[in-house]
Amino acid sequence: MLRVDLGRPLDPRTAVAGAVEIRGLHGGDVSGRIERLTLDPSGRAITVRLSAPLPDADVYTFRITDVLRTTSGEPLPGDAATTVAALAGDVDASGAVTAVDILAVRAHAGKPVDAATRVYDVNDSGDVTGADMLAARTRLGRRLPQ
Ligand SMILES: [Ca+2]
Ligand SMILES: [Ca+2]
Repeated sequence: MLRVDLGRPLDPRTAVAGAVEIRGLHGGDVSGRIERLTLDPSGRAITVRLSAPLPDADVYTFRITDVLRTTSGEPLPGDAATTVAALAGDVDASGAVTAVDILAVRAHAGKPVDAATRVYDVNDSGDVTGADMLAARTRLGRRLPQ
């Protein structure tokens, strides 16, 4: 799930398939994984809900297309795109899974998971345990495409 605040009032009738495209640097167009687009109550942010996680070890560009319009019927001005990297186990966001990531997970094992430490919960279980260290270890050497 990705929430994008676009900072202007959006027409909910245009938050439909085709309003957002997702393209992986390595894997190409994965827009078919978009399950649903919704506007939040402010009407200025769109939430992109996926039917399945994006394939790991890729860099994705989320692009807002001209299908999405403001309440005055205009497409969004400027470069309405954002880039997101997906690399499970890369807790320090270095672009590769290394021993440093495993040590960082170990340093957070058993500590409460909050917004700041959520990244160390590699298997998204709600806590940081040896299973997260193992999840990072099995991904050692994986890296984002350049
Ligand atoms: Ca790393
Ligand atoms: Ca966990």
